[in-house]
Amino acid sequence: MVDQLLLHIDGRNVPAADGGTFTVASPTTGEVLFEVSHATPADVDVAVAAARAAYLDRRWWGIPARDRARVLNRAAAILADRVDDLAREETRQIGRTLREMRAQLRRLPEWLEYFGALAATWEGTVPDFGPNHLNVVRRVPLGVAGLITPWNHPLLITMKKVAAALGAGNSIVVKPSELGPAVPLALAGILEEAGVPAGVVNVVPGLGPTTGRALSEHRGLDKLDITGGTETGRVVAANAGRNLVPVTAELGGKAPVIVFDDAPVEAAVAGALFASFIATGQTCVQGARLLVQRTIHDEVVQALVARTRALRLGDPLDPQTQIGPLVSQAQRAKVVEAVGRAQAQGATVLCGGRVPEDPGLSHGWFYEPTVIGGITPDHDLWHEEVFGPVVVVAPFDDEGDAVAKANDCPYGLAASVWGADTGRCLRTAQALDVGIVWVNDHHRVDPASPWGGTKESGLGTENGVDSFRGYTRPHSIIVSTAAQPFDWFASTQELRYS
Ligand code: TXE
Repeated sequence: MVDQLLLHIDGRNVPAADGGTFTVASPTTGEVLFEVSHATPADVDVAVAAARAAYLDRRWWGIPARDRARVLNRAAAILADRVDDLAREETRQIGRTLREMRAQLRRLPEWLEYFGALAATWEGTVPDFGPNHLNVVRRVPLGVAGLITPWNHPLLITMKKVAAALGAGNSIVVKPSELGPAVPLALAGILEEAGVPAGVVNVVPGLGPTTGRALSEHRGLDKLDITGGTETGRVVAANAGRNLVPVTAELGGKAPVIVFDDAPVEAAVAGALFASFIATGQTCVQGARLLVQRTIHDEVVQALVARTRALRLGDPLDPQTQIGPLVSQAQRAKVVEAVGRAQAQGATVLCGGRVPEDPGLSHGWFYEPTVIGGITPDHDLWHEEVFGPVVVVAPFDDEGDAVAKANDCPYGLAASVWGADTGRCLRTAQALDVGIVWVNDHHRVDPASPWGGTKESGLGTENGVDSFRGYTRPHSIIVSTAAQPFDWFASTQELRYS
């Protein structure tokens, strides 16, 4: 049966103003799962107005911060109770394996707890203003934040933004991905059940060029926070910029995985396999470029190819499955095209590189996990984000060569460095022009740890204290404590101006 999903505005589930809908189909079977109301620009106006009203009457940010924290903690507990059902829903919608979605969603209550704790303990400052004044600087919420989120981690990425925005006291309008709106919509219900007042959290599902565009162009926002592709990020940031709305953007990546010659090969290969193929390669920090020191290059590549060939593709709801389908026909077509172009430019497919022939997989958007060699910085695939189960491998000679090759990329989101010599690993980590570097690990995330990139990977950061601060602005109150009255025009005497 096809479930119906509505917009969530001002505490109510409502259809789109014009009754329009779009459908979400299973990437595994092609079956239609949901018919979703498609928010029009008029619906976006209503949602932004509801969020603005909630901000203006202070129904959320006016309550004591410790009470806000209590509500977020209650939401964390409700979410923890429902995680298994929500994980199943995520798997049905986007095709990531149930094992991955359970592992991911079980951690999400931590984001509500962390930002609740920041809310309860956040303090303003009292800068020195000289002898005659006391300056109190409060940090107040920005107002209304528009959040545009993608399909690859529908709830995780929504949660990162929602928890920070709400912890800081903002009202929000969320535009979830058209490929995965169900669980972000369920989050709105959980937050209100926990006690977030109606109007504070609004969700407007819809397509990017219609609903997403209307939200990014809206003059009623005080911040726009997007995770998506780099080209989308440019468009959205330009739209928001015209209204002087500040933007946080977490965009594409092409993370290098650097393996030095003293790394234990088995551990490094297990790490590279995880980095490359978790989420069927559809993550912004995917280890998409494996750089291996020349002396151990062939050994590492052979071991990686053997383990890649052994990965089990299949129904993502089956606990035995390791690799699910890609999210959509368009995403698979992008992968097929990029691999074909790499071959035409002279690269060699070492394994995979095909749509699987198994008739049991023919209804889904499956693609074999793929390792590509014979690639140099002249190939498109060196620089281009594919967002699929494709990793390119290349040798390097020494530390300097590894850093130069890793940094030769338009993106700067993440990287990992593998080796036994801690000094060398840390020197390398510090020389990489990226936002996040793991040493002897990959793709670890924590609500307290900043997450964001340099160059074409975006602007600003999610998670941690910086993200919370980014959802606030200073409000400065300067009080005169002078013993003598101040009367500028009473005399011509030299007076201090401040
Ligand atoms: O994402 P989009 P798509 C990359 C990845 C992928 C490519 C395209 O390389 O292949 O982007 O994926 C909304 N105005 N990443 O097309 O379009 C859209 O509705 C306003 C990296 O699926 O960037 C969705 O809610 N909004 C990434 C969100 O933007 C617009 C995650 C992201 O969708 C819009 C996803 C517009 N004109 C894709 N167009 C990561 N960094 O994790 C789209 N949107």
